[in-house]
Amino acid sequence: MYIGDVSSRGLHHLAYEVVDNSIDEALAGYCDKISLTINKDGSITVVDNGRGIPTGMHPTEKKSALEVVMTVLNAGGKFDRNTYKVSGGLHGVGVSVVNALSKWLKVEVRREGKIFYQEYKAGVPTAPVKEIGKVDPKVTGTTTTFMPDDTIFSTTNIKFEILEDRLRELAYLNKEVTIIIKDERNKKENRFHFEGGIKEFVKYIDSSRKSFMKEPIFIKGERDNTQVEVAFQYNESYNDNIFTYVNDINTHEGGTHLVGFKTALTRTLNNYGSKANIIKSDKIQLTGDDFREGLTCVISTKVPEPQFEGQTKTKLGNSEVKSIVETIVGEQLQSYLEENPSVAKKIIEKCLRAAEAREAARKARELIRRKNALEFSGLPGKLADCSISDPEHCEIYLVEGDSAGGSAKQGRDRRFQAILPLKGKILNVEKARMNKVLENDEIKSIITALGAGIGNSDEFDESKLRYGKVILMCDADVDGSHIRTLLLTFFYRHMKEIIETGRLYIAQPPLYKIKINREEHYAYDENEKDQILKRFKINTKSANNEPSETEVSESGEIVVKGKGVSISRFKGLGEMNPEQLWSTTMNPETRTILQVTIDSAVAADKVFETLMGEEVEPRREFIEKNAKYVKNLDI
Ligand code: 0RA
Repeated sequence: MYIGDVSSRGLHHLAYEVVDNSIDEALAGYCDKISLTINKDGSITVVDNGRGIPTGMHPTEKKSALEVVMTVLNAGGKFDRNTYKVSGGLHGVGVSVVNALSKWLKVEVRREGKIFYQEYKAGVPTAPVKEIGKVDPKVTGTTTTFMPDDTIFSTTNIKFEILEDRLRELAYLNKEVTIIIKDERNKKENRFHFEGGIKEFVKYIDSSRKSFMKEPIFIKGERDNTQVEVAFQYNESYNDNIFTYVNDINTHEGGTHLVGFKTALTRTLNNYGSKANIIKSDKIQLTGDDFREGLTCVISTKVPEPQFEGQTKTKLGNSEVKSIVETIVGEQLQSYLEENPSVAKKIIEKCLRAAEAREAARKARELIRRKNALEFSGLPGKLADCSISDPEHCEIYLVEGDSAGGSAKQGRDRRFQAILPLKGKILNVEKARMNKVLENDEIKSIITALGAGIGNSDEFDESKLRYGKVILMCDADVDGSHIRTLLLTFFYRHMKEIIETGRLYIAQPPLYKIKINREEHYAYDENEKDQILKRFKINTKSANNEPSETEVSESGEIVVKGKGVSISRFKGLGEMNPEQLWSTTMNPETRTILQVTIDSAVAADKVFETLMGEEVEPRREFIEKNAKYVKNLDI
């Protein structure tokens, strides 16, 4: 289990660790119901109907096994449940870590007709395990309630939606389990049970995309204790969307299971297409990418001894898994194609269209390369580069508009800050094929400025990246939000590594300037503005919420009469002069920049597809559902 950090991410991982233990019990075949409740006081309760954590005397530790599991690091593994338990630095450090990071934790076990109980403070038992009652021997299970320690975590605000995404994912991956999530703070509740498993998962991922296939293709097999399940379908989009799991952990960085799948897909479709005379060898050579255009796929493997590698330890390393997945997918996909020739034909024709577009894209890319070779520095003309060359100490601001770009160029610290002004709106890559993406001038200059290429695997080379941080700086208005979303879509679809390695940030320019007796104060949100006004005992509102002692000047400033106070709302970055921009937004000593992270790969895909994709109806629904949260809307 990866707790990893003390931010919101680590906080939510506490809950995952507890749930994972119950999922392990479900994988062993003894548990089919798990519920998670966020309690009113912010603590979390997880209940399962498994066998219950053993409570007998531990042979070497001379204490109840329950106490050992709850207090000794990695003790879980000593009571082998013979499941595909995850191991090795990522998941599976055990619930004792959750215990140590909690102000208090209470565990109740129902086993052999008895109820056992123990309580801990900061991971230390307050008393030995106690029998506190009787229960019908058929009723078994474990209940854990814990309060994350607010002196350890920078935030203890548990978000329903974050846990909900993970629990939904777990329910798709483990179709025998019913998972319930409740939020007692606001009475939210959801229940997940998916008979169709990952086949249903693929449909859920693609619910706002069109597919010409009625049902995803489903493949399942087992060899040498490694279980493989794959479900996939093709949609009308140009992206591939493959989610891979090992023992229910999302392996963002892929690995041998993914390689095995890709190899089998390319070879099987190629062979079938040639045999059926749909692919004519003299025409165009299809590549792996062509067979994955518009593909949505879930690969779920259960591996007994997984080796996790890669920067974020989310890449499967076990070499034997490649050939296991490759064989199982190859055999079953071939049968599917032979039994469903009309679907097979549609799939291969789609891949042929992708190949033709790729050929056009290759030419476009070549053009960028050639042009770069011709230009003196190879860098975009409007880039103001920094003077230090060590990428880890450098950052680049992608700035909305030439005028803000100008201020940023003047205001920056030119030793380590580079500025690339962007004109207008970049292309919406969600609706465009690669060749169109590469024809877009703004995107071209981003790619050349960053210097590492484009693409999510083979063609992106992180070691060539020219900056350690990429910071998006857009206006705090509707257009700015749109541009930021377009940029995020671009990075998510075509340079995901920049996000996954924690290099992408969003600048936070202030919303208000408050002048009090010639002194300037900046507020980054409504709340901060009110705080500042309160500090200086300035009242801008009367009882009925109308400005009372204030008037609004022609330029939109709120002037508080007779106090030398004015409040102005920054509409755009361009309204700030270089010094203001530096001191409020760019100075590393004082600025706030938000790191872009991906909590749930599936949820991230959904947001981009809904907001930026072809289908209008899901977008309308999203807007209707979320309009009530809009705080600042400039019209
Ligand atoms: C070790 C052995 C057995 C069950 C468990 C652990 C277990 C752990 C957790 C954690 C949350 N819920 C759990 N449910 C079960 C099996 C012991 C036996 O043979 O009965």
